[in-house]
Amino acid sequence: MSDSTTQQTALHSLEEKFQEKIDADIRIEPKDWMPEAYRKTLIRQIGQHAHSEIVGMLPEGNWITRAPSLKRKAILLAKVQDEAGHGLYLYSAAETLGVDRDTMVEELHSGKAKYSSIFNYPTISWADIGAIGWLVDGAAILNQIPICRCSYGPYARAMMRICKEESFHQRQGFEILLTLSRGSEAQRAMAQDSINRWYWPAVMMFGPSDTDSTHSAQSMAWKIKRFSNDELRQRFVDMIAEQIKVLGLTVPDPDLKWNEARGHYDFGPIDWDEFWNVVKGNGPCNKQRLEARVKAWEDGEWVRDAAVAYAEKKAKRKGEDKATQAA
Ligand code: BYC
Repeated sequence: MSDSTTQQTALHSLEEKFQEKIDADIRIEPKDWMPEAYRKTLIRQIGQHAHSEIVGMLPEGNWITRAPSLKRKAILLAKVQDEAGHGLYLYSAAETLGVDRDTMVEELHSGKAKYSSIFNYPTISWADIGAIGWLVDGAAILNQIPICRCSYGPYARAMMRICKEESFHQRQGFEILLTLSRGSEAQRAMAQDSINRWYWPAVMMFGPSDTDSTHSAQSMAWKIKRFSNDELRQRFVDMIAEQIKVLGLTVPDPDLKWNEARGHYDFGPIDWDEFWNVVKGNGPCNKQRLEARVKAWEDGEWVRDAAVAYAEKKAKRKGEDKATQAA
């Protein structure tokens, strides 16, 4: 047997063992052998997920100074801070796969790495903070709960903590909308307008339909994804269709209708042109979001430089102390 045939046989056997572990629901940990394509898929998805958390702070951060009361301000501040934390857990999980954080950040800033389409829409009223919590975090929870059972250990563990915080986020969003829906006519109208603008972008968050999803089949075989984009989207529509009744408001879909035979709500067509337009960088706020992230990175340069200088100084002192002790 030639060297290359021996290598191929060895690789094949490693791949088989890897898939057997996946099929038996045994978690893959950072030091375990994994196919290069599995590693790359995870770096892509976890990196994009982390970027979404960080960029996701911007639309909500826009209302911290204008929250209608001290209580609302404190809650919103805590929520936005939670999103920063989620980004950090996720960057750390991606780093266990051998990519460094600077590379991921650079890819976000250059537009090479994606982040969730939803954060390219503007927050023009206070009700948008309610709609983000209820619809966007609601969609995020449905997508993220299955990731708690993802085959890659560090991602699954990060997700468990994130999901606990997301469920608080969703409730606070719903509570904002509930308060507005029970308020004056103007407040009800503000809540309705916000739901009209955020509903379809939230439905799109789950990604392209299954027939157009390039990564789903392989990601499901590797148990990175446990459900398809369309399955999760259907769950979301079913959940929202019931919860909107409590608000006494409506979602902007005339085709939304309970289908007894399917045991699910039917819903109207999705504007995929809008989705891809936003994903490709042409949404209402794409430019503004990236500019804000690049500015934050540049403004923070002195902090990173100071931290490196301090670490070097500390290491040097430690070295000098050791040399003195040895003398
Ligand atoms: N936006 O083959 P597909 C949050 C891309 S943060 C933009 O189905 P996959 C929150 C996709 O990347 C919520 N791009 O891909 C934070 C791929 O392009 P590339 C973020 C999208 O990966 C702060 C192409 O379309 N959650 O909740 O199998 C405040 C084909 O798609 C989108 C996560 O990131 C999109 N919506 O499935 C409040 C969850 N959808 O990469 C709230 C983790 C698809 O080949 N991620 N694309 O260039 C996932 O579960 C999966 O990556 C997705 C997509 C379901 C999103």
